[in-house]
Amino acid sequence: ESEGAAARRRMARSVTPLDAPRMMDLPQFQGDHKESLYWGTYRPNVYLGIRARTPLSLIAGLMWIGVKNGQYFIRHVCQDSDELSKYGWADHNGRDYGRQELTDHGLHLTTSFLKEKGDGSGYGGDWAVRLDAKNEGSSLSEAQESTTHLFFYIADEAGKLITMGSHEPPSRGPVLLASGLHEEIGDWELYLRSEARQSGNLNLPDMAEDSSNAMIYQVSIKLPAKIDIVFLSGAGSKNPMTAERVNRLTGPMLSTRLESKQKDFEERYDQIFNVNNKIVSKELSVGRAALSSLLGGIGYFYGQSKIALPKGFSQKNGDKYIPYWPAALYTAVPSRSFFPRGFLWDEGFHQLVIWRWDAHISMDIIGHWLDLINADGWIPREQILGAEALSKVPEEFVLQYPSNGNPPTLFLALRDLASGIHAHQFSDEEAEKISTFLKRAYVRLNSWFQWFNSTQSGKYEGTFFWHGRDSMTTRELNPKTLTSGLDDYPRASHPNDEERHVDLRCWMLLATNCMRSIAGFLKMDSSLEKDYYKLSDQLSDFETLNKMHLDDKTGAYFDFGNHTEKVRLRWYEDREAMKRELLRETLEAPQLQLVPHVGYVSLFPFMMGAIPPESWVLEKQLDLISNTSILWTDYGLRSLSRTSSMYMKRNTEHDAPYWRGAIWINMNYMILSGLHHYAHEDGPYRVRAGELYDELRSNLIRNIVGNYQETGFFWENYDQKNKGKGKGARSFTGWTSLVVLIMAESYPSLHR
Ligand code: 6A9
Repeated sequence: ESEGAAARRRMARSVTPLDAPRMMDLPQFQGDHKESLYWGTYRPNVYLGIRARTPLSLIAGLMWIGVKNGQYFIRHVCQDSDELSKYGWADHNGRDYGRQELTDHGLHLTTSFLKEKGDGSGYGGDWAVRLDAKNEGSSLSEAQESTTHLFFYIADEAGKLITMGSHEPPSRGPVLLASGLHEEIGDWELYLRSEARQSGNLNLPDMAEDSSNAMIYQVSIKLPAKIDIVFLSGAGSKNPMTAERVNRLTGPMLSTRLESKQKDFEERYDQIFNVNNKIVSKELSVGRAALSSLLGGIGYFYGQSKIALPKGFSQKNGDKYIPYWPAALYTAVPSRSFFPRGFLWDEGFHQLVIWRWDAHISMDIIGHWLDLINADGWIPREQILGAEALSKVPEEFVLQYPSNGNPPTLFLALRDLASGIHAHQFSDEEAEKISTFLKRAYVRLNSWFQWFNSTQSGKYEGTFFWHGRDSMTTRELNPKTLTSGLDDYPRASHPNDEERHVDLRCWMLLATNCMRSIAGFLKMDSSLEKDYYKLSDQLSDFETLNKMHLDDKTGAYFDFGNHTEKVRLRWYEDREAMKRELLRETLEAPQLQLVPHVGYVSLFPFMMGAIPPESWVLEKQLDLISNTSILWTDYGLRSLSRTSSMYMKRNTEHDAPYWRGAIWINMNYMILSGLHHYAHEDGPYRVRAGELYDELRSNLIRNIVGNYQETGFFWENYDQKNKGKGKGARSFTGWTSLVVLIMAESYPSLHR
């Protein structure tokens, strides 16, 4: 076989699904389960967007005209440049109810969503949207005098015709806006009911009749106004139940149902997170908003990832990628405005929250991810599926590389699910489904694990490093490690294959232990299971860990690699080309050594509970954590020590420091889990761990809540100086929502 032929075979393999039964074919994901999750607010990228979990769905959404400084703007896709002072779900149960608050300059909008399967409904049931528009503030302003324009649209991705309803302006009763036929749900109808007669003013766009698969309805209102929109499936105006169903989902009856859903939601929140005696009441609603934003940010995507071809290869048409197989992804997103799509390692953190709320949703999400494994055991890190997702991504970020990993954080949630069964935390019915799920997942998880174990291994057995760092770059102060999730966190200055990364070693430990406990719990006894037992013992060995990664002096865990501290970025002048370039200079030859940067990576063994409670190393780790010149701030722990040579350093001219100082909530949650663990283990450092735990926990809560109340948003990370101010993506409703678990003091068990 020629080299070229071998490369082509590998490429074809990288876009071939793993040959194993699909997770989503499990009976537990069919029938009622599937139908109950058919409709939802699954278009998190728009302010209000509804679709079904099916590749070619009807899609509905809201737009409006916003007024800023006398200028008019159309609002639709979540965009920070719209400068809404607030938007996000205050309540959302991930299934059939949500309430979102939006403030757009003078306009305050509440959008509520409710779904139910009524008498006579078709597949997936009916849903209602209530739009409650008010003037923000009490004074009678111009905005209140003038007219506000809302637009509600519905479109069919399958391209089926949509028939317009009445042209009449709405009277008191409901008006039929549109109707159509969809393969999965049968006849459908969309109605509008406006409460105050004088406020309704319906204008239909001037479209050629009977020729469109998309319709937009304009409603011009005077504030305050309330508008209800109802979607009926399996409908038909001649159906005697129709009037009754519309009535139930609009007006006073809708108000009653929304109130009772809100009450149920709050009760369930209290029951699951049991926070009442743990936090003050103003924090309670922020916790609910964090959970709701995460659940309301769950989307459904369908499409094909673009997989990069090796250097020098291209398709006949010139494309530098091949498409993955067409696939669906049901996933929570890190941020509705910035990153409204799936990210592999973010998802593991999302699921820590979500499984506690609804284990069925969580398994459905994890199942979708596991079905994206290819024949090599690889899962693409960033999922850009479909045109809507693609529209948000700059070209250079689109391609996925089949040699790139990302932390296998799904194991965090899987470990909880497995040990939850053990601890009889679930109902019998749930426990049974989780077992079936884990049983089927085992093959896929094994292949995922083997992908890491074979492609990311280091020189010595039991060592690992994130492969694919750029060893040739002259532009980066420290070559990035996007694969690790910690992007620009400093690693060895000169990447080579002598490297070993302590964070990856710890992720492998987590994965191994998780595989071991699933195997044990499924009572498996093959040679594969024995391998996991062996590997888990090997990776848990404290001596080996220390030999590979411990710095005796500081008690910090470090990466190992070809490294020098003496690098800098310097401007180079090139007269001929008349350009200046910022290039890296190495002022001292690198050598193999521990990479002396204290930060999140130094604490990974601590996060995983891999340090024996009586070890002196534990004391040192507590020192690093609590030292204000190193990691401790009043707002949470810094990603990188203030004393590091890379602290707050730009990586290139255009790359501001990212994981080089700022406070990130996923890692703080993990460290808090470690503190909580050691606060409950017998040993000389128990009390100290407990004190630090209490302090760190209250710092995090205070700062996240304070920022939320001040700005209306959860943030991507928080400034370690500058009063802990939110930074990066605004409206980051991904792992920052772990604040829910921090409030509830819900952590994984770190016992093996
Ligand atoms: C850039 C720009 C409109 C970076 O939360 C998602 C990821 C994390 O997985 C990762 O650990 N974020 C963290 O370091 C955001 C990544 C966004 C990459 C795409 C496109 C679009 O701007």
